[in-house]
Amino acid sequence: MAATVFILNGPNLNLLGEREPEIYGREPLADIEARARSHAVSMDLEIDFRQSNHEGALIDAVHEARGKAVAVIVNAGGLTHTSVALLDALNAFDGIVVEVHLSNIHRREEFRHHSYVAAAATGSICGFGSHGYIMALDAVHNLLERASA
Ligand code: CA2
Repeated sequence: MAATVFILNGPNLNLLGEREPEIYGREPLADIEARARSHAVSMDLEIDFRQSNHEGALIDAVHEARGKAVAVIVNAGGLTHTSVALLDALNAFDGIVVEVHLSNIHRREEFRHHSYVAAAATGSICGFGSHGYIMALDAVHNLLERASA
């Protein structure tokens, strides 16, 4: 049976492709999901792809991932820089955690330089646009292969 990876997207990422294309690109989240899904299938991974504008819904999703998923890939949007509660939830997840950002948060405003999610992440990817989600899936696949070798 294919291992499951949760891909969680935080506030405002439902607006992708509609505004600020110079920062976040022109691709809608649905297209990113479709690309991630077909890439995951090629590596025999199943994905559960979600977006929520609500901190509690994202925390519930991380709780749901416990015992269901081998990895959580998370672009927490603005909650990255504010949410101790999401950090606590991710710390309670035993699998792989990959933090993804479309933009390079370290080249942007000072307040985006700190990430609470990073403190719970196996690794972080930022600045490669939507390809970051593919890179994150590759990283999960690589870690799983290494663990089963
Ligand atoms: O670069 C990323 O992926 C971010 O997680 C995106 C967040 C931002 O707060 C983080 O600092 C970095 C913002 C997502 C909002 O996305 C929008 C997309 C289109 C129009 C407006 C917002």
